[in-house]
Amino acid sequence: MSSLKKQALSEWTVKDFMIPAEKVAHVQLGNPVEHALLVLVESGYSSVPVLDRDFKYLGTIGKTPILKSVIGIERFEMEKLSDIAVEEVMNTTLPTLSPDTDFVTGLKEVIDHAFLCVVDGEGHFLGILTRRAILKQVLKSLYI
Ligand code: 2BA
Repeated sequence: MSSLKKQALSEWTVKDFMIPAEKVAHVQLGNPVEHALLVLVESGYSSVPVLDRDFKYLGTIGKTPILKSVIGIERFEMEKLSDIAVEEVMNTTLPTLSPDTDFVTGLKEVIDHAFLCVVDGEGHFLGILTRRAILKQVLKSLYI
């Protein structure tokens, strides 16, 4: 990639590509994983953010960890889904991004994660940066 193209990419920040919070499916803390699984299946996504009542980002929750939490000896014990809380299964280890994070940092982060949550200085959820949005921009930049 030419230095001109690299320069063009480095001028973008995460907020230029972010899917805004109001368009992102999410799960609220305090819900049972049964509800989270419903949100995941209905939205079609494999994993979505977990937020508290004040819309602060807490982690993400995915189909696979939920199903793992109800694996019994010979079957899925689906009746347990209503007894397990979202906080018992959610992933709290993912990095977050600021809206002003530069494009290249965002690009590096989506190598390992399908999406990352974007938060403000107080931890309020602003949206997500997806691998798709980043790849679309990289492709566009190749043809500048
Ligand atoms: P996945 O759910 O594993 O989806 C992988 C890719 O499959 C998505 O990549 C997208 O290209 C496609 N896809 C899956 N479900 C879709 C749907 N209902 N509508 C349209 N396309 C769909 P990305 O777009 O890069 O998204 C990466 C990850 O970000 C997704 O992984 C999902 O975990 C999360 N995500 C994306 N958009 C979301 C939204 N509006 N609400 C909540 N989570 C979202």
